[in-house]
Amino acid sequence: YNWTTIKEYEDIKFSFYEGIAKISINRPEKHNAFRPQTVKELIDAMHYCREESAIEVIILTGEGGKAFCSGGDQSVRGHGGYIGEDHVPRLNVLDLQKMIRSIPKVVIAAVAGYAIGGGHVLHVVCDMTIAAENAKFGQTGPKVGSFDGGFGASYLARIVGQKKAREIWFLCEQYDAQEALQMGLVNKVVPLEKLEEATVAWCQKVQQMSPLSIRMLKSSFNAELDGQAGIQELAGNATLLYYLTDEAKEGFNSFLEKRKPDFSKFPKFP
Ligand code: 1HA
Repeated sequence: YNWTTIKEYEDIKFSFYEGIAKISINRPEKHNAFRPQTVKELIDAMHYCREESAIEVIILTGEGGKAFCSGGDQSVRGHGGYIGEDHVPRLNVLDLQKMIRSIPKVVIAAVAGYAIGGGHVLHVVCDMTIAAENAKFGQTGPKVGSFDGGFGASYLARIVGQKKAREIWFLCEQYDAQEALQMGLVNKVVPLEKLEEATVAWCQKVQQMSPLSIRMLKSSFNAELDGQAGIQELAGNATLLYYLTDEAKEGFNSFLEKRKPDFSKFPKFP
């Protein structure tokens, strides 16, 4: 694939090919652990993906073939969070999780090697996951003095069930690609050398679909789980669709023309 660079960053790669954006964590020497700078760049790229209409689907992955992401960089962990050059402790990956969840485009995680700790949660919040045969999944929080009680707990439990989610967090074991497939944690397993090809193929399938339909579905899946924030997303899409109707246009046109609105001519469905 002829990936062209969208924007240069320090810790990630961000490239484009035929409507597909690929965001790739590029710290292979640390198994793609993220520091605050990494997350800041991921957030920036995700924001770009939201705004750019030429981007239809998004792949989240890691460089090097040995790790998707090993979570927060433990070497910069300090008092109250992960500490960057500004000396401020942050847990900014939580903002990234919310962005992945609410962006109205499908995000597919392509996992080769380790998806561990906060890196595991990143694939969990993606819409779908394709795993290479060498993938290893797991949480480490209770071992290293952390936990993710947000999407990392409750959404994980929605995916694999309460018993399995508790096992994953309480025992901190690693699961291979086949085990992950069995528990519904990933959608598909492919040989490592086929990972990109298989992921792009799924992107292209999604690209054939009605974008509004996909957008409504993503926010519908979220709405059931995300409480008022989930309903807000789904309702926002309903407003978007309503704004496309002549009925809604009569509302603001009548206001601008300083006359009473006439909604009588619009169809009333059973
Ligand atoms: O829980 C949260 C959060 C919760 C709420 C809100 C925000 C959160 C943000 C983050 C997190 C977390 O991510 S907590 C969990 C943090 N991650 C981990 O505990 C995983 C640590 N890594 C490992 O357990 C292992 O490296 C591994 C199972 C993934 C792979 O083991 P392996 O194959 O034996 O490789 P290893 O030699 O350990 O790693 C290769 C190099 O990468 C090592 O560096 P070197 O000794 O060669 O200099 C290793 O230190 C480095 N590395 C790997 N993972 C990390 C790391 N360095 C820093 N941070 C890492 N996470």
